[in-house]
Amino acid sequence: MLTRRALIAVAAIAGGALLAAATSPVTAQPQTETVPERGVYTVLDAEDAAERTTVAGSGVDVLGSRDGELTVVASPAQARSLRAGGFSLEQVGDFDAMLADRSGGRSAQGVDEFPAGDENYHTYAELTEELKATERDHADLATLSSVGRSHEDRELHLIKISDNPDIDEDEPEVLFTCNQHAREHLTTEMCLHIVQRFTDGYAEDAAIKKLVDTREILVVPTVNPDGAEYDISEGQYQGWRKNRQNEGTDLNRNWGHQWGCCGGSSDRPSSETYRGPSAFSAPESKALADFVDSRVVGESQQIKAHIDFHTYSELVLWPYGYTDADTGPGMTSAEAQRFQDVGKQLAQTNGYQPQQSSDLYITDGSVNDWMWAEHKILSFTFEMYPSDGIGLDGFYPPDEVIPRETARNDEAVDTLLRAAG
Ligand code: 0X9
Ligand code: CA
Ligand code: CA
Ligand code: CA
Ligand code: ZN
Repeated sequence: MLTRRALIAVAAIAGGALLAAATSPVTAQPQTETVPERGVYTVLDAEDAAERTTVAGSGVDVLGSRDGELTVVASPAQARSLRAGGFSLEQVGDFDAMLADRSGGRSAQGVDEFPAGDENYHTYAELTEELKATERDHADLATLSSVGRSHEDRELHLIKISDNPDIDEDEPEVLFTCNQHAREHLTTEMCLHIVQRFTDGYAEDAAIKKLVDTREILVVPTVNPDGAEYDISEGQYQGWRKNRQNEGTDLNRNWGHQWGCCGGSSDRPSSETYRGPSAFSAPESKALADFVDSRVVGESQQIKAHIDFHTYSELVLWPYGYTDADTGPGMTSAEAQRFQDVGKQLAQTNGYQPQQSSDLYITDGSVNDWMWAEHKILSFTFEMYPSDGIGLDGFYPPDEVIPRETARNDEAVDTLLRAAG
């Protein structure tokens, strides 16, 4: 174990130099054409969180994880380096071939549309239209505004749902955010489903009416519209994760609590977990953080609870992500216990697996850590459907699953709204 970790640590620190050496004519293994530029692999023996952090920190793109088994996208050099470090990698496919196959010669729709067959996912234009329609049809329940603008100048929509939505009433505020990661399109549908349920359902459903009347529900359906649009550009899924600033920043590594502290992000711009040059260097995370800061009224943060939706793996995760420890500065054991209690309660409603985020692998600069440390907001990450996948089907489930997999979280959403009281 020590040998394996030590080797990988060296590889991670030496970065490009070591990888360059590995591909030089002197040391290179005979290269067959069957090793894809972007290969999808299952890492079979990353058994504990420290080992998974090592894998995640090696620069590979972690697609999903379940029961400690990671699915990653790796270059030939990265795959060689991990194997040299003692990990067993099983190749399951060629990422680019899988993307092309999933988009299926179905690019007839053209630019900035979902591939044919997946039209029920909302493009940014369709999402914008839907939110405007909601405000128009339910003026007494919903107001549409924005927390700011993206790098490419798209509006970061914010919709507030409550009775008397134009008035800042003294009701617990609960925030739902989606699509920090571009390719996680099912999450945008999750936020839209929340919006539609609490507006369309208000008139007939007494339980919904009660929640809407006693809470202020805040929804940001896409935190990363530039990345999401890029991901469906050219009529084919691109497998894109980050925002679109330069080579892209991983928004969920760019938040300002313990930013870049602990090996849970990368300082290399090409990495899928690039944290950016400084905390809140990305306009999208900065705008959302400024909005949350602005909800401190009379020294009291109005937002009491939060879910940030991701895909995939079917997990309910809570902070801290930057440390293995259950407690830490700003997290007493009673508070950690509350996260665990509420997290388990939420997971019971949807069948997800509940755990502290760092039980998976270390992430620093994540949204949940900042929400809790800065504002004591009860902040969770939900990793939605599916529980596992051979890479791509994880991020691109057919649009037929949208109704079932968004409604699956209705009870969890209601439970968190009640817990915020
Ligand atoms: O790595 C991430 O950002 C999330 N997983 S994903 O596959 N959607 O990229 C998990 C983030 C959970 N970490 C914390 N909440 N700290
Ligand atoms: Ca379909
Ligand atoms: Ca109200
Ligand atoms: Ca209020
Ligand atoms: Zn994600």
